Formats: sequence, C-alpha cells, structure tokens
Amino acid sequence: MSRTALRICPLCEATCGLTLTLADGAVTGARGDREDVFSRGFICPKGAAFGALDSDPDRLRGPLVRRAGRLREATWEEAFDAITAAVPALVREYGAQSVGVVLGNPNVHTMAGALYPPLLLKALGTRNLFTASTLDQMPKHVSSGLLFGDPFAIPVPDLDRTDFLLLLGANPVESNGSLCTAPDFPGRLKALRARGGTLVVVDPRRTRTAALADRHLAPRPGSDALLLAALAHTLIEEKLAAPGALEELSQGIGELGAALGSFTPEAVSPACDLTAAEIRTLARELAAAPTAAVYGRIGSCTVEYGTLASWLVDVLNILTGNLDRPGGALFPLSATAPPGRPAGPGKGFALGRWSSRVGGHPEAKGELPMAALAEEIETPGEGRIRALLAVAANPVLSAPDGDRLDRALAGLDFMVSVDPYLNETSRHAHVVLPPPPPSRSAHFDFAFNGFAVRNQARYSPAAVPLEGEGMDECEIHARLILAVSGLHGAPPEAVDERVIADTLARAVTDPHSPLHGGDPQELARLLNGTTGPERRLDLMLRTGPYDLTLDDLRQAPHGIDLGPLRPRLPGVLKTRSGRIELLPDPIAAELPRLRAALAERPAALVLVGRRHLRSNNSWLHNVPALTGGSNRCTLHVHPHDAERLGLVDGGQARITAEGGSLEVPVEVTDAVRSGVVSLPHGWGHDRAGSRLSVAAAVPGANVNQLLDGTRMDRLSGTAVLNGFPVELTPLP
Ligand SMILES: Nc1nc2c(c(=O)[nH]1)N[C@H]1C(S)=C(S)[C@@H](COP(=O)(O)OP(=O)(O)OC[C@H]3O[C@@H](n4cnc5c(=O)[nH]c(N)nc54)[C@H](O)[C@@H]3O)O[C@H]1N2
Ligand SMILES: Nc1nc2c(c(=O)[nH]1)N[C@H]1C(S)=C(S)[C@@H](COP(=O)(O)OP(=O)(O)OC[C@H]3O[C@@H](n4cnc5c(=O)[nH]c(N)nc54)[C@H](O)[C@@H]3O)O[C@H]1N2
Ligand code: SF4
Ligand SMILES: [Mo]
Repeated sequence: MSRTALRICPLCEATCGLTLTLADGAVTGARGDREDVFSRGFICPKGAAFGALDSDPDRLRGPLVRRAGRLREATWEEAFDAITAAVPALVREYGAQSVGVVLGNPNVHTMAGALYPPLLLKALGTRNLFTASTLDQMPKHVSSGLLFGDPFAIPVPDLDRTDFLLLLGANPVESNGSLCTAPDFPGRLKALRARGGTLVVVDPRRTRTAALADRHLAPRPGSDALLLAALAHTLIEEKLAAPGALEELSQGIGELGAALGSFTPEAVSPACDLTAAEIRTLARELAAAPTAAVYGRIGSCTVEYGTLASWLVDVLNILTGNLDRPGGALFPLSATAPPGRPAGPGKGFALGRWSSRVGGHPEAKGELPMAALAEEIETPGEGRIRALLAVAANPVLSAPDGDRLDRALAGLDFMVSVDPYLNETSRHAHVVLPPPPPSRSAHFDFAFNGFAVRNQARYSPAAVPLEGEGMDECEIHARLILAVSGLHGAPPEAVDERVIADTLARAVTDPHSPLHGGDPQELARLLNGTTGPERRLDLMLRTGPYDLTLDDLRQAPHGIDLGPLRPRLPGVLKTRSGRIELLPDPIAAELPRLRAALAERPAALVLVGRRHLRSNNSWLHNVPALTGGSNRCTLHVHPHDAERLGLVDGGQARITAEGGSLEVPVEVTDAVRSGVVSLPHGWGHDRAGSRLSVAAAVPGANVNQLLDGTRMDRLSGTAVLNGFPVELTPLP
C-alpha cells in the first residue's frame, strides 16, 4: 500500500515542501508539493533524490561505541553510559574548557540542531565552540551585530519585488540560495528580469547565475570589499546617496565619505581588475533604480576582508535608501521570533569578549574560528581540548588542513559524533550516535524562516514513525545533555520541560510578551504537542509575533503564508545608541588594512571554490543518483592559463599552496576567468575507516588540504577559502 506525506526538504536553505511517496515505510519517490504556500511545487535534483538518501544502506542504524580501539555496534544505553563515564570525569579533572563542541551545517536543517545545542553548551560551560559559521557567514553576523546590534538581524533582498539586484559571490542557481531563503531562486531571478528588472552578477566565474544576468562582472577574487567601497565612495562623491528616512535612524553617515575617501574607482580598478568606468556605471545604476538590493554571499564572506565586504553590502543598501523598504533589503520576521521590544538603546554587540587559548583569536558571537580547532586540541597546557562533541559536522573535509585535524582528532581522550554516517570525521569518535533518516523526523525551519523572502510558517510531522532501534535526534540531543551532566538515566523530557518552565516564567513577567500576566503552570498545561520539541515549538509560536499555535500549523499542512516582508526599523535595532551604527570602531580600525591592500601586488594565480546542484558540502557524495556527470572534483582552468602552464583538458596537475599539494584532473574551460582556478570542496573520501561505499569509489581531492588555517578574515575569524594563491604544474 502506498501513501503520501509532506516533508520540508532539509537539503538546502530553500526549504521546499516535498510530497513523499511511501510504501512499506520506505520513501519511494519525492516531488514538489504544488500546494506548498512558499515553494509552490519547486523541487531540485537533491530533493528528488530524498528517497535514495533516506534509505542509503551506508547509514548507521544504531550507535557505535569504541572498545579495544575498534568501533562496534552497541545499544543506546551503552552509548550514553560511555559518555557519562567519560565526560563529567574529564571536566572534573581538567575543567570545563577541556570539552570542545563542533556544530556543523545540518544543525540549521533540523529541529534538534536548533533547540538543543544552546542547552548543551550551557550544561558544559565551555567556551570552546566551533561551528560551520566560521567557514561561512560569520562576517555577516559580525557586520549585522555592529551595524544593528543583533548578529541575526540580516537583511535579505526582496527578490520578488526589487527592480535591481546586485549579487556578489553567490551562485543561487546551483546553491539554491543562502541567507536568502527562496524556493525556486532561478525562477525568481527570471521573473525579476521578465518584469523589467536588472540583475548584475559579480563572480570570477561565469556561473549559471551569471548566465541569467543582464551583466556579469568577473573581478579578481578577494577584491569585493574594494569594489563595494568604490561604489559607496562614488555614491557619496557624486551626491547620489539618498538614504531618506534611514539618515535619521543612523549615526556616522557623515563620516563615511572621509573613511572611504581613498577608495576611488580609479584606485581600486587595478586590484579588482575592473575599469573605473564599469564601477562608476554600476554605482549610478544602483542609485537610479527605483528599488535595489545588494546581496553578497560565500564568495564575499570567506575572503580576507569578508566582514568589510559584508558591512559594505549594507552600507550600500542604506546609502541608496533601500534598507528596510519593499523592493530593497528587508528584515524577515519569523513565526518563532522572540517577542519584540520597544525601539530604543539596546545591549549592543561586542566582539572579542574572550580569545582562543593558543592563537589568541577573538571570539565572535561566542564562537572561535574553526580553523583554530586543531591547535586547540594539539597544544599542551591548561585548557587544552581533550574531549570533543561533534554534531552534524565533518571538519576533516570542510575546514582548512584536514590532515592536521585528522591527526588531532585521533589524539583526543574522548570524542562523540552525532552523525548518520561513519565518515572522515566521525571515524575518530569513541561514541557515534546516529539520528534516523529525515523521513523519520519532524521538521519546522527555525533557522531559515528568519532569512526567508516571504514570511510563512510550515510544519511537517515525521512522515514515517520511528521503528526498532531508531532514536529521534531531539531525544539523542536531550540524552547527550543529560549524559555530559552526569545525569544519564533521567527522563529526556525533563530537558524540554525545564526550558518550557524557564521560558514561561520569563514570558509572564515580560510586558511585551503576549503571555504577560498569565499563570505559568496553567500555560504549560495548555501547550500542545506529543513530544517535548513539539511543545517547545508550540510555546515559541504562542510567544511569537503572529498569534499562531502548533494546532494552526497542523491544520495547514501546506503551510501558512504570513505575507511579504515588511519594514521593521527601528524595532530590530539593539545597538547601544538605538540607531544604525554605520561606522563602528572595529570596522573603522580595519579600513587602513584594506587601504594598504590597494598597493599589494595580486598573486598570479588564485583558487576559488564552486558548488554543484547535485552536491551538498561533504556528505552527499554517497548517493548514486546525485553523483557523476559534471558533478566531479576537477580543477577548472582558463584556456590562457592552461596554455601558459602546459596543462591539457583531461590531464592531471599538481596544485600547491601553503598548506600542501594535491593531484587533480584538469578541466579547461573559459567559465572561469584567467588567473583563477576553481576546485569544489567536500571531496577527499579516501580515508580508511569510513563507511561510504559509493563516495569512496570516486573520492576526489580535499581542496582544504591546500590551506594551513592561518588565513582568516580578522574581524570574524572566518577562514579564507576563496582567493588564495596557488601554483600549478602539469603531471604526466
Ligand atoms: N574550501 C571550501 N570549504 C568549505 C566551503 C567552501 O565553500 N569552500 N563551504 C563551507 C560551508 S559554507 C559550510 S556550511 C561547511 C560545511 O561543513 P560541515 O559543517 O562540516 O557540514 P557538512 O560538510 O555538510 O557535513 C555535515 C555532517 O553532518 C552529517 N549529517 C547529515 N545530516 C544530518 C542530520 O540530520 N543530523 C546529524 N546529526 N548529522 C547529519 C553528515 O553525515 C556530515 O558528517 O563547509 C565549509 N567548507
Ligand atoms: N547544490 C548545493 N547547494 C548548496 C550547497 C552545496 O554544497 N551544494 N551548500 C549550501 C551551503 S552550506 C551554503 S553556505 C550555500 C552557499 O551558497 P552560495 O553563496 O550561492 O555559494 P556558491 O555556489 O559557492 O557561490 C559562491 C560563488 O562565489 C564565487 N566567488 C569566489 N570567490 C569570490 C570573490 O572573491 N568574489 C566574488 N564576487 N565571487 C567569488 C564563486 O565563483 C562562486 O560562484 O549553498 C548551500 N547550497
Ligand atoms: S532546492 Fe533545496 S530545499 Fe528545494 S528540493 Fe532542492 S535541496 Fe531541497
Ligand atoms: Mo554553508
């Protein structure tokens, strides 16, 4: 008997609604849910392969525990016993800092990853937190923290209404968008052009997104901050800046002109390898457009001046009057957003409240740079990381210098991986706790509803009930928290009930909460939901801005549309001044370095990454339906460079950078500009002890082995993964 069930796709930030076909508890097909209020039937090849991924025979069915050096199948009881026996003792002997936590990308795609890691960190009391953010969007958090006082106040382009989109370092036709949740991003870009709007793409590669654009500029990688500074400079110099009402709301607007004084189009032109005329034209078009949005992503973040570039993106949105207005860049308001507060001065955002032990890297948003994880494990002394809890993370492939990290992980006293696969990272764990396949878990998108181009709320309960040995990932997290606290054996529901009680106690005394004045016990009884996480979702909806409950979402399986994005200033501001702080001190202090970069001689050859529609970071190479074809780990080289270096299409090359060298197959293509080569990340599945039979057959090379982890965006601790110098030699 076959039936269907709805599930929000967890495989990228677009959060499409899928209709799964199920037979005998297995997902036999997936198509786009045409009635989904947000995605309207859109699906991509990854979503279509949901069933194959869900039933991958290499997925772990139950926990593994290391005994006598080898990982063996174990019961959940034994797995949590092993954790409870190890972690509290280490903390007693070496202190809270001896336990590190690594949170990887899929945490933002699961309910468990949204609801429990803060509790885990609190239980441990460690500051040794490393996440995928410092390989990704931390520059955006830092610039938003400084500008708006809230690192999560990230404006998103109003894709469906804007007249002009300037997109830098993003390839949403392959990635389906990031920090801009928009199912069918390609369709929305085509619609923008169809209604007479303009799309300008800035990318050193002629991507599939660039192919859709009115204009494609291919600057030298790493030069976005310079380009954006020159655009801002031009707006000010040519008196094209028109911030409108934003001027009142901002402080520091008058000082911007002087701060950006040296970044004339002529001055940045050689570094960007764009003409001054091209830059001026772009600035004038941006100013002239009725509405416009500037949007930068990976290629503008994971570079040396990532925070400056991220800041300048919003400076441009502000100078053109486009921040917080329809058609510009707006702040979404998710259904589970905490209660608003009246406009006025807030707590502000501080950087570098503490620093990492070995490298002295300042914290950002409570995190230390992922690129500094290995040294924190390896370097002896007080506060050394001896135990690591890795949740949905594969840093051996995704962070700089995987070989070093690989050795460091092997030397840990104790490691836990919460991961469905035995892969490059989890193979070092002493305990592996596998979550069930996504068809077995419920989903509400706590993370990406906050970055969506339309406000909406959707909930999918588990499509298939958990059976046999499986344990819901929320329960795994709750039990992990209890185990590291030495409370293994306590009921996992207690973790959720504690949160609910604490939240209600605060809500009833908060005059801005819809639950103000209520009775906490009474309110707790009112909460719906058959599980702790469902009850917590219900509570967050009830305290949220739309007066929704879990029942409302259950009765609307295709979701509830909450309308287009609306202006939210000054309500979102939490800066100490209560205004937009346009030229914050840490930024002003970094500008001289950017100015000095104007005089640097660019490297002859630099490397950038790329994403493929059928791939997803390091963990989707084990699904046959998604591999092969153009989804390969090849080095893209421009024909001019190939000729100069004696490389041929289909040949092999040795590529060398400061962190090491790799042998890679060469693909000669003019899709990448000259002076730039491109290699995708997430490959290198050739380490013994992994259980990834499909991926291991075509392992590819780990691009991050070219890095030694020393290159970072200083303000955010984000690793430089794009635009670093490499050398190439042909191999026979
Ligand atoms: N050179 C280079 N490096 C990069 C990038 C780049 O552009 N270039 N991109 C960076 C970016 S943006 C990111 S976000 C990082 C990503 O790097 P990571 O944060 O390491 O994430 P993934 O590589 O996606 O690996 C995810 C892990 O989670 C596991 N997993 C999958 N689903 C689940 C689940 O439901 N629950 C749990 N508990 N585990 C699950 C997978 O098996 C895998 O081990 O990589 C970064 N690395
Ligand atoms: N299919 C697929 N989708 C994904 C992922 C995946 O691995 N595969 N990963 C997901 C994750 S974790 C994330 S964070 C998002 C990322 O989503 P996007 O930000 O759209 O990421 P990319 O597709 O890597 O696009 C980055 C672009 O930046 C360009 N670039 C490199 N250096 C520079 C530079 O210095 N300046 C400029 N202007 N451009 C530069 C690259 O050529 C590349 O085309 O994608 C998500 N979606
Ligand atoms: S675009 Fe993203 S969310 Fe939509 S089906 Fe594809 S992988 Fe899933
Ligand atoms: Mo990412």
